[in-house]
Order: sequence, then structure tokens, then C-alpha cells
Amino acid sequence: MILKTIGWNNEWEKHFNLMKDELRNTGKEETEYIPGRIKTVFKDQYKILTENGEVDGITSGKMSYEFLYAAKYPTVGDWVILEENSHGPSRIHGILPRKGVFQRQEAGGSLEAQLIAANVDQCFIMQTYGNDFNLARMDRYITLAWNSGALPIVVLTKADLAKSEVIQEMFNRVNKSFPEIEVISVSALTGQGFEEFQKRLTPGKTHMVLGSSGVGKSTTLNRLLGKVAAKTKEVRESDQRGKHTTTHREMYLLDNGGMYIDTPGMRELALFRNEGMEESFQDVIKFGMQCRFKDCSHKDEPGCEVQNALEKGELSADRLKSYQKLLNEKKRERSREIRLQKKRSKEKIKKNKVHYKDFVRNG
Ligand SMILES: Nc1nc2c(ncn2[C@@H]2O[C@H](COP(=O)(O)OP(=O)(O)OP(=O)(O)O)[C@@H](O)[C@H]2O)c(=O)[nH]1
Ligand SMILES: [Mg+2]
Ligand SMILES: [Zn+2]
Repeated sequence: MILKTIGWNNEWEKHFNLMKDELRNTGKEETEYIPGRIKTVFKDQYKILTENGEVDGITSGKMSYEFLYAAKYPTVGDWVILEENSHGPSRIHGILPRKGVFQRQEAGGSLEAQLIAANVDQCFIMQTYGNDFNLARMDRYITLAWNSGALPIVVLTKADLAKSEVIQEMFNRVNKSFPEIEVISVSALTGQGFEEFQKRLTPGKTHMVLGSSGVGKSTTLNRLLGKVAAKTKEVRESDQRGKHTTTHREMYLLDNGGMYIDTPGMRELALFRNEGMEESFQDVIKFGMQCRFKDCSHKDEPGCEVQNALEKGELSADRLKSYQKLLNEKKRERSREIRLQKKRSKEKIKKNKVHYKDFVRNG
């Protein structure tokens, strides 16, 4: 496999070489490392595309030990540094710095971010006519795409089933709500609109589809590939809802050299909450960095530059108050996260049935 067709370029090469040198400096100088791109993830097993074809992978012991958070683990679309193993799964030693990452809050109210994919260039947001058409949801998907650095494009599907007036009406509503977003209409059944659609699929770039179950994300992929690569299933007669046919995310190589990440229809889409909030308090953070004490709470410590700025009128009291509110919120969230982690590791321990002494040490 030629790495360039799956998105490899000089920039990745640079990061790869840096990481390789670092790994060699910390121990085994002899080890051969190669780059690979994550195609799909099953629990802690990975399918990885490399110059030698597709290989199985697992994370290195060091990585599994150090990383508590899901966000630190490889996800679909990640470039990783691998130690190849011809006798079993290859070992992943690190993730090359991501260009961007799609993440959402885990379903069920937990606070951990769930990674959807990394290094996506373009995101097709699919909706179909009828009940599935929903501008508020579209808005959330568009935000998710922008936040990850990918370009969102709206794709209205199943054009063969809707009257042209209905499609026109949907077009107009999307254009009015999101004038900066491109919209196309396709039918994966008849191929209508596919010429237009294919123009947006760029060789070497990574495209991802998002949308409710049953809108035709996998059918579209199959049509592009000209074969059944992903399973599809008819929607429910009564309300046109899909049956959650696709159950995992997977990256497919298109004939033109572009990548297509097929995803399962999402039941719940909560954006990860604190995204970007740090940036909104650059002013406070800038003053805070000049405080005498590293752990200054900016209340009554001597040499506090935040208080100083407040006195000089360079910072408003309201700004500081909302910043402190945010910090408190973060602290609460952090302790919730820690509790969650503890609970998780306990569950893991139970599953593995370790000895009592290990339980005490970890618990
Ligand atoms: N008439 C028509 N049916 C379509 C079209 N695209 C998909 N379908 C049908 O819609 C149903 C659902 O399609 P899928 O491709 O499985 O939907 P999906 O978005 O992948 O759904 P999940 O994997 O559950 O998230 C299947 O029965 C498809 O044949 C289309 O353009 N026209
Ligand atoms: Mg599917
Ligand atoms: Zn301070």
C-alpha cells in the first residue's frame, strides 16, 4: 500500500521522524518503527493500514499504563508509530500529533469525551426528507465538524423518494440557516447527484459521514465502491427510522484514493462541553501567568497580578468572576471524572478477578 494514497505527507513524515528519534533515545536503538493509520478499533484491538498492507495492532504496555483517558488512545483516522511484529499484533508506541479530532460526550451522561475520529478533512452531514430533516441537529453536527477542523458539507439523501419540490424546500431552508455551507442532494439507489458528490471526494483526503441511522451512510459507501463493503438494512416502515445497522466506525479506501469513514447513526449528540472555553479567558490567564505563586488563586495572595490588573482597571471584576466560576465548574468536573475512573478500574478489576492484594493497591 502506498501511504500517500491514505493521506501521508511531509508533515506526517516530520512528526514521525521526531517521534522515532525520541523512542530510540529512550531505549531500544535497534527497533524498526513504521507509520500506520488506524482503520478501525474493536475494544483494545486495532486494524492498521501500513506500507506493508493491513496489520493488527495493540497499544504498548507503556501507553496502556499511562493513559487513563479514552482521548489518549488511538482512534479511527489516527496516524501511529508502530513496531511491526510478524508473529502477532504489532505494537503501537504513540500517536502522531492530531490535526483535529471529532469528539462528543459519551452517551449516558458520563463526562468523558468519546472520540469519533481524528484527522478528518471533510465531513458529510447526511439527513433525509421527512422526520429526519432537522435544522437544530444539523447545526450541532456542523459545529462538531468546525471544532474538529473539518469542512462540513450537508448531503440530503434518498432524493429518489422525495418530490423535487420537497427537496427544493429543504435546500432553501438549509441555505437560509447556514449560508456558508454547501448542500448537495443524492440518491444512492439511482445514482442521482453522485457526479456532484464525487467532485467533493479528494484523493489523499479523509472524508467522514455523520447522520441518523437509516439515512443511507453505508449505502452511499457501497455505491462509491461499486460493491457491498458495509452492511445495510431497510428502515422501519412505520416511522422510517433505521435499525442501527452499522455498529462501528471504519475507514475505507475509495477508488480515487480518498478515504471514507463510515459511522453508526448516533442516538445522542452532545458536544463536549468545555470545548474552547479556555480560549475565551486568555486575558485572565495571561495576567495569572505573571503571579508570584504558581498555585495562586487570585484572591488575596501577595504578588497576584490578576488582583493588580483588577485594581488598575485592566481587568473587570465580572470577567474575573466568570473565570472563577468556570474554574470551579472544571474542578467539579475533574473530581467527577476521577470518581468515574476509579469506578471503572474497579469494574475492570472485578472482571479480571485479580488477587485481593492487587485490589487494595489499585482501589
Ligand atoms: N430509496 C432509497 N433508499 C435508500 C437510499 N439510500 C439508502 N437507502 C435505504 O435505506 C436503508 C438504510 O440504509 P443504510 O445505508 O443502512 O443506512 P445507514 O445510514 O448506514 O444506517 P446505520 O448504519 O444504521 O447508521 C436501506 O434499506 C437502504 O437501501 C436511497 O438513496 N434511496
Ligand atoms: Mg450504516
Ligand atoms: Zn494571582
